[in-house]
Amino acid sequence: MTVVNERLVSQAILERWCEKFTNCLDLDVAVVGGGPSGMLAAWKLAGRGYKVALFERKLSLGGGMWGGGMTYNFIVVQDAGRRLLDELDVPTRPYGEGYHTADAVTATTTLASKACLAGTQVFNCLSVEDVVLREEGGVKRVAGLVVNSTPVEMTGLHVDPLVVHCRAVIEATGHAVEVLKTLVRKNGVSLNTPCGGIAGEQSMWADKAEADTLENTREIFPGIWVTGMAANASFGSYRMGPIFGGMLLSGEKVAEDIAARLGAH
Ligand code: 48H
Repeated sequence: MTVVNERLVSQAILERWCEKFTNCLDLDVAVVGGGPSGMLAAWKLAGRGYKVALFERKLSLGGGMWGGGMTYNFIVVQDAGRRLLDELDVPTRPYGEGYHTADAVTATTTLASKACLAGTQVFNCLSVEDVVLREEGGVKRVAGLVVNSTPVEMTGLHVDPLVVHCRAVIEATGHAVEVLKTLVRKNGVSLNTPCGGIAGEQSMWADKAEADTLENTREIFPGIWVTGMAANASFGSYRMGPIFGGMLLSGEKVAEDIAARLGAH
């Protein structure tokens, strides 16, 4: 039997990770947040051949989809959302007129797997702490991300971050809208929202929220697009509880918008 070479194991991990990160220093698309909307967008864009990396603070992808509603681990989608679950080969069961349920763990793990297998470079346990700004012809735009290790963030250690450049950022950090909040707080820039800033999320109104999620999925500042709950929180729309069709459709829409902007690669 071969003796396990601990040194080789360490070297393999270090070399592979550094190779992966180095290859992601210049991206087409950087996705912040591995919830349903971010993963869906990454899956679609990587599947079209764009160079995509996804940065997720936690160890696991999935965001708020694992626990269904109140830890009862089923999600609900309407007909439009079911189309995407069908495409992902996630089994669904009809429930009532126009509704479908899916096992939350199956939906989460399948979407994560499809995003990875399509070519998304996933960096879990890395947190995005800032953006890169550039100015061209008097117009500022987001041109990349500033990332740090989550344990560094959690412990508050004074360790400087690393930087990746990209052509498009997807803000998919959910209710917290973290990346946009940092952009506005540090730079005082005006967003493409009616109030010019982050309007903030309103209370439960699922029907309106589901429709608004798609409407609010857009480029909110040059170089940065909002998707999922972050889109509704940015534009002052409502929450919708554990119905996930809007999140998936928003991920699809942001992928289409960005592909249209970036064009052939
Ligand atoms: C790296 C980060 C950072 C950071 C956050 O919350 P999510 O699941 O996001 P969405 O928008 O795809 O889905 C929202 C949905 O889960 C939900 O909460 C719904 C439908 N709520 C309705 C209601 O009424 O409550 O995922 C966001 C992900 C998480 O995994 C975070 O850990 C991650 O983003 N994240 N990753 N750097 N700075 N901030």
